[in-house]
Amino acid sequence: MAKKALITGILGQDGPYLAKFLLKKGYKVYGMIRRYSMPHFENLDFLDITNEVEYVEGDLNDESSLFTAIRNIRPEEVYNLAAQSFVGSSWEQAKLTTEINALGVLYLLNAIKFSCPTAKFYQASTSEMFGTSNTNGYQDEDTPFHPRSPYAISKVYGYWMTINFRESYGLFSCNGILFNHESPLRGIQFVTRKITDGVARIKLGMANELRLGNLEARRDWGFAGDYVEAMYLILQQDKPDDYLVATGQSHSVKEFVVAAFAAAGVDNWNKYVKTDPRFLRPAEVPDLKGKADKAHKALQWKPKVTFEELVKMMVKADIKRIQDKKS
Ligand code: NAP
Ligand code: F7E
Repeated sequence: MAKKALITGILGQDGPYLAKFLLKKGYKVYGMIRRYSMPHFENLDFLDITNEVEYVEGDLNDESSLFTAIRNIRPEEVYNLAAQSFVGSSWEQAKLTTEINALGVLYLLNAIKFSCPTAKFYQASTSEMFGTSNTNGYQDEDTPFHPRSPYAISKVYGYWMTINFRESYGLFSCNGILFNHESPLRGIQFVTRKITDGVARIKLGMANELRLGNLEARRDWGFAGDYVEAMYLILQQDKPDDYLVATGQSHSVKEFVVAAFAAAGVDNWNKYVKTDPRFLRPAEVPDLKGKADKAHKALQWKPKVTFEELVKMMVKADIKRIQDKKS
């Protein structure tokens, strides 16, 4: 019998990559979706797996929908990827962000505890939890948290609740502390996709400027397709534990901009990029760079796609997407 995996957040960026990876491994994949007036399956379509996933209705804010889903499916593995994941919006929508990202984790863990306690649980934790904190310039599993946004604070709750269910009830519940990971499926609000989409429009003569916030912020950017493999490996270990997943290199937003313009073959990026205070944050996280030694050793995981390859992949996909729409 095929193993069953339930993925929340199946329509986002990571959900489709993880679903594709698990389908290839022979899993039966269930994807939780909220009720939409206009359903959107573009990211699953992009990877050509829309018809291979079985959909279940559910919302992290609706406890009973989670209990029903877990009881009916009885999955071997649950990947909780659903979240209000945009840091920038978390100040304006702090309560909603907290309800989904913090209480949602509690509801899901309770559903597993009561209805299917053998299910292994993966929680999508984040480098944002470190905020301004570092250990000799890097973050690792022992670096203390200093969250700088309502998003990051909500994720700290989810992180500790995941550990608490492991310690209190013996659940196989684990955190992946993932640093920024990107792809052609990244939401358009996030800076990398905003840049590659903007550069593609400039290249094709459809725009003449790109407005951004803090160009000096630095992030450890990897490829989402590589990172979902780490999620899977975390749940295949003998014992539940928490792992940091990162490339170990950081680049500034400006460096991403320069690489994206170069990938599109457009000169003079300075001419097009304008800084705009609307995109600055009330509290910034200036620099994140992860040390993933534990994941390298225990999971035998390493990222494959380099920063330059990632930028090129995203620019190419955005140029194609726009050209396909026009034709
Ligand atoms: P994403 O593209 O924003 O996808 C999040 C998904 O969650 C969306 O499909 C969204 O559904 C769904 N969702 C939101 N609220 C929900 C609710 N109340 N009930 C059910 N589903 C809900 O995020 P991602 O980049 O794939 O990231 C996946 C997870 O990893 C998130 O938890 C994120 O916080 C975390 N994370 C991401 C990164 C990164 O760099 N990408 C790094 C570390 C951690 P709709 O389609 O309806 O909006
Ligand atoms: O910002 C700066 C911005 O929104 C990156 C989420 O997946 O990764 C993501 O969170 C940096 C920040 O991602 C613009 O100030 C400059 O310093 O792409 P972002 P994020 O905030 O790092 C973590 C790991 C997650 O867990 C989150 O879910 O870029 N920046 N100018 C800008 N950012 C945006 N969005 N737009 C700008 O115009």
